[in-house]
Amino acid sequence: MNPKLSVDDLAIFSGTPAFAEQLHVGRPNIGDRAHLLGLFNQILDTRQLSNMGPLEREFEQRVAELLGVKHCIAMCNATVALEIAIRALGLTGEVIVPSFTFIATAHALQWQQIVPVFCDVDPETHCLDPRSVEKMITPRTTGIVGVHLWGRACEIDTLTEIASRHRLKLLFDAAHAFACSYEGRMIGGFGDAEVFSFHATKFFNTFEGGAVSTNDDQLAAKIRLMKNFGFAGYDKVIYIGTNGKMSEISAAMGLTSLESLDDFVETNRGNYQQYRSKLAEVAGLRLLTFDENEKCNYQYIVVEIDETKTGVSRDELVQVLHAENIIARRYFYPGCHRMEPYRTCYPDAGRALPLTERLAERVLTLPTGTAVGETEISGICQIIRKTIARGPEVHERLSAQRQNLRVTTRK
Ligand code: T4K
Repeated sequence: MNPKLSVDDLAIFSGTPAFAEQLHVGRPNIGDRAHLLGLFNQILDTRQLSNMGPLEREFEQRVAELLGVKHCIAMCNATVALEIAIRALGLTGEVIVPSFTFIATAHALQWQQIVPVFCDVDPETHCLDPRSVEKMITPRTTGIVGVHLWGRACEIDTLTEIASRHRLKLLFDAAHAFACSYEGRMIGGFGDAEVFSFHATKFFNTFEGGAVSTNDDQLAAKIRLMKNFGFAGYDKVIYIGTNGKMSEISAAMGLTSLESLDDFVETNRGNYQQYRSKLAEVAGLRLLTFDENEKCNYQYIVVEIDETKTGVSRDELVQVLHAENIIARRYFYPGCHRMEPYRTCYPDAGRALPLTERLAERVLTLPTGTAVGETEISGICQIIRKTIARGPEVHERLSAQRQNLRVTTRK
């Protein structure tokens, strides 16, 4: 990559894009291909393609061992896993949930006519603020769904205490937190249940996939039935259920990915450390850090931009990066409460969520994983540093571009 010596070298103005091919957040990590293809052949040979086949069962057992939990129930994705866990826990009425999360967390509730009551987050951790949670509990509240955002655990102890004092169910959306720990214990065994995502964009993927983990035998049994339409034997249905099963092909990917899990984490950790050293001391930019005393998967490189110090807004920086083929993402802008149907149903929710609103305007995530290396990260950081060093000038030129565009469109 040619260094960007001046603002003119930025592709958004007149320079050449830094990268010929796009760099993405969420490019899948792929384990041992030969092993994976071997398992595919095995699936084809046995003709067991789905419905709790041997690979799905082996995958569940391996994940349960890794997490130190009694039960892992593999699913077709985390959204359905959340829906099933919510139903199996008997949640109704209102459930407290952060708005600063992927839309699936809220949808899994609303889909079942449960009101997601959006709660503010702690600006340091980006996770549910337990003090705000407590204030939102009403007689209609039946549960709390905490999200371990970016793989960093919620304040689990405090949330557990609040849930037990108010007799509420506690579910964790651990979509980002596979292979992470909280106070030395693997995430997966907290609350009533936890839900993981193994989507292609996660550092550990099964193409599409997810899982519910729990230490509660009865709950696990119910979830197992619910993921298979509620069947409790041939011709016998005992609950309303759905189709949440993981296919054998996904389980094969999961088993292969498990073998490379440590390598994926190590690559992410190296990338994170490189970003950390290269973005240290950039005024107005805060890189979210991970607790080195805990197990982390380091799958998201998250930065916050304080426009009052950088002179350039988060959205302008994203525009600059996209022009260079660095596809930074504004996860989780604009917050669930500003998306439909919540925006229309709860138009005033934003007023109760000042910290969420602020974060949604400041956060962006950068490419990492096995698809990027030292050269790419160096280039990304150089562009970010250059843009912020000349923040006011970049801002002015982008404002002028927007103004010109407006005039041209009006003509
Ligand atoms: N709870 C939380 C907190 C979550 O973050 C999520 C999902 C869920 C629950 C629900 O989990 P699942 O039901 O999905 O298991 C992505 C993912 O689709 C979603 O799984 C994830 N969170 C969310 C944070 O990100 P998009 O809309 O950003 O995906 P997309 O298609 O823009 O992909 C991101 C980038 O990854 C692309 O720019 C290109 C690259 N990519 C993607 C795919 C799918 C590839 O290179 N190859 C691929 O196969 O939502």
